[in-house]
Amino acid sequence: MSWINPDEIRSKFSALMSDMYQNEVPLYGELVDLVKDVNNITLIKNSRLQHQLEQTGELSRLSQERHGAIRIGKPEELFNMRRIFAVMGMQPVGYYDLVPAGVPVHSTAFRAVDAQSLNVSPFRIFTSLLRLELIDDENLRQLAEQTLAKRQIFTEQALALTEKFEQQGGLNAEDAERFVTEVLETFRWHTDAPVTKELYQALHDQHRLIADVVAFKGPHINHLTPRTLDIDVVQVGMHERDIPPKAVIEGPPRRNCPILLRQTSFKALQEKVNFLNADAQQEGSHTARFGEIEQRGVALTPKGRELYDQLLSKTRQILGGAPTESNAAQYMALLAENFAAFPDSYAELRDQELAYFYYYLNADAAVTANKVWTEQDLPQLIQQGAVSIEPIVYEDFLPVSAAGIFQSNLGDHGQTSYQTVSNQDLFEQCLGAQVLDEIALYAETQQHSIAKVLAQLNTAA
Ligand code: OOG
Ligand code: NI
Repeated sequence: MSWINPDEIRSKFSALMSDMYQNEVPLYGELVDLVKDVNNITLIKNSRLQHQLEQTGELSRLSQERHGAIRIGKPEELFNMRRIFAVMGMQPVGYYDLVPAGVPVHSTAFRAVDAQSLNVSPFRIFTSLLRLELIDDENLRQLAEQTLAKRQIFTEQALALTEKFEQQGGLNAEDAERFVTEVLETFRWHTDAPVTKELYQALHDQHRLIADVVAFKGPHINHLTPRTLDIDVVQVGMHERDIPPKAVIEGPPRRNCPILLRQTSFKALQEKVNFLNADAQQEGSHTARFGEIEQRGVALTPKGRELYDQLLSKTRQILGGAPTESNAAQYMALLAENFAAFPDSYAELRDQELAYFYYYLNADAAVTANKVWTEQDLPQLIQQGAVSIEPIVYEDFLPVSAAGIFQSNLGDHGQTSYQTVSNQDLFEQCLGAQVLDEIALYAETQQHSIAKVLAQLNTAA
């Protein structure tokens, strides 16, 4: 029996999801067009970047680079999500606590983990679990729980095929085909809400995000995100094409050597909703769905990440909090000023062990025989031009940025402060598994490529 490769299932699923979302949110389709135009021009202007993307295998996946996000309501939903994503070769990576930023969720990102699978399809889903225990109104919390208890967000077929995958160890072509169309149903937008307008309003008044989860039949995909090679140009282009961007670009400032992740989005759209009513349906609206773009840079080591966090929080301290529409320009200027302290060449980032890299033995490298090459020789080999490096792209998310993306489509009243500590154990209990440590994954990838180069050198010698 031959099973379909999970990478292929994921690739198919992400293409379907993209089509569905462009249909549901036409403005997202326009954003995708803009990103394509900007990427083409950037590659023509920057042959170094073109070479880098060819070398690391990312060029072919550039236009399909996407992530999406969902918010789910109960532990059992998270548990089944994990099983379903596993069929597509996606594992939960990282734990993100958004509560300190005033958003009552904790999250993980489901994604492929090895470089080759990521090159086939980089699609990931940022998945947040609502923390109902943070609703302080006892009565409302119970109503929310009862509403969620009644819903089933997966089709019977989707669950049955997932079970089949678990039992057989794979799906055949026909089952895989059915699997992706069944799973897509879970992420669809529903105009008919299973709650009254009053309950929606009460949930909304607690936190818009609570209404977004509890008042709907399922976890509609709330945004998709293509990858851009020049986020600042896209941000300007959004203004020109009447795609209203959020005020600031989240993450680090513009640099020669991009680090981590920069993100911006267009503001969520107001959409029509039919609420339950005693005799008929009652019309209303909800604002949740938007489009986002991301520009990714090199993954940082724990030392690099510490420096990043420190410079970011220093910037926000000087500003007096998270940036808003009114101080956006000041924030971006302050950010650039403070990040001048972050080395901005790949050589320095490598030498100071701030970031992770792939190592390549150059084809024309002239190496000395009669020597056993070790990791200690790498700086010298790089200097001689025998070995070169390319950045390992950061594949994960940033909690402060994620909170900024959440807030920008929740409106300025989305800010609430909670007295709760982060709870990875609880999250993992609901998930039914432990999340993978993203730092370990990057370190492993780097180590793997170093080992390969050393092996090549030592057999050549
Ligand atoms: C998720 C927001 C986080 C990102 O790219 O950081 C996110 C959400 O709004 O549900 O997608
Ligand atoms: Ni996002």
